Amino acid sequence: PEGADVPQEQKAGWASFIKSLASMTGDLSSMTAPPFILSPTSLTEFPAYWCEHPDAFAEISEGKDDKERMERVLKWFIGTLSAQYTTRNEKMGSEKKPLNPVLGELFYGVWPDRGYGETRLIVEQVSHHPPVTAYYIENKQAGVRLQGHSGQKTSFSGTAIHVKQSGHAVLTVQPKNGQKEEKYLITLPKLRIEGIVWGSPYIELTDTNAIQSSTGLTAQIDYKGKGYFTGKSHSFKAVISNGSGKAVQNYEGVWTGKSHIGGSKGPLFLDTAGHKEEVTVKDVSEQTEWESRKLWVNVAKGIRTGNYDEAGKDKTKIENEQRQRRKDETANNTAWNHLHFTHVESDPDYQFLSALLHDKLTPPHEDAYVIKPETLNVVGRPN
Ligand code: CLR
Repeated sequence: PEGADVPQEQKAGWASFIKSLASMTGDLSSMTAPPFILSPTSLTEFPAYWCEHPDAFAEISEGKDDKERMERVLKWFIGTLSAQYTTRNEKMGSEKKPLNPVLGELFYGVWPDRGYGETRLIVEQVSHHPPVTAYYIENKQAGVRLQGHSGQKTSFSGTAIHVKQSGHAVLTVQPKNGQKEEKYLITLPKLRIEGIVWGSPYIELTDTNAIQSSTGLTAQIDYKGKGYFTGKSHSFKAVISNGSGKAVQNYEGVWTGKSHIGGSKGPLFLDTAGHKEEVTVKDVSEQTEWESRKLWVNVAKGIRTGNYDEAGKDKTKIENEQRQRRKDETANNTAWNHLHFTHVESDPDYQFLSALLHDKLTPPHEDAYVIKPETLNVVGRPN
């Protein structure tokens, strides 16, 4: 029945939240939701999901030719999906509403060297309204780096929340065999958040996304839920095609488990059920004021311990402080400066790579946030 998974005393709150979804204008992040659905984690932490298989990320550059490297990119990409889209269900029982980052919020992490080099993560919230998160992930030794930004447009259909992801990522690979540097444009799939009426939301991926390589190879991934390709949820089919659009290899399976090369009975491509390595983050006591876990420490504690008044108070304090900053900036005619990224109106990589795609992307231009190389070793914003 409706609201079955909602705590008794929050049923009314959940019902009015669902009602308010109907009039939502595309940005769900700032909407008030009942406590049981709140997550103590900020969206600035989410880019870490790109690298919970740091070995698969590093091994891309060891592919012997462009085809093998594209296959490794696809393997790494499919391998990130269960972390990106099912972690909250696994850890907290359902999808939750993440903390809405403040402008300038930072998140740093590292995956230690386990024989393939150290991987570093730098995240900065580069816009609050609408929310945009920029990230940079690099394994120098392996010669792979990922730069991207992410935003969301949300709408409600009555039973599901539809999320269109904005932004893109560009993966740069320096092949170990000395071949020319390659770039891969990664577009992002659409999400449908189901299970809303019961109060136990979960994500299903829909539609399609693409990975376009500078070598001309393209990977297209199609997503379907239960009852389409297989009887299973979280199904996908992928195809790698060459520059003239001819399919060179097919893959199919589920992104939460096994997938196979060729068809469902072909050799194993990937089993994502294996181990994931979470990002290593400094203890809160060693973080600076703008680092996510330090910034939200009291709000997160309130949410974790069920002390929602405490959480609410601290959240209001943070939001008021932000409002004051924006007012001061307007009054002083100054602008907020990003610490780690430079905004470019048109990303040359996007423009070049999206033009190689057979199914042309609209628009043909997109902005980007480019890492400032000189800040790679800076940790924290000077106060
Ligand atoms: C952010 C970018 C990551 C992948 C990802 C996973 C989950 C998404 C999140 C993105 C954006 C915000 C999101 C979230 C799931 C729920 C949440 C859409 C795309 C919305 C804002 C909250 C919905 C509230 C219900 C749970 C009630 O790489």
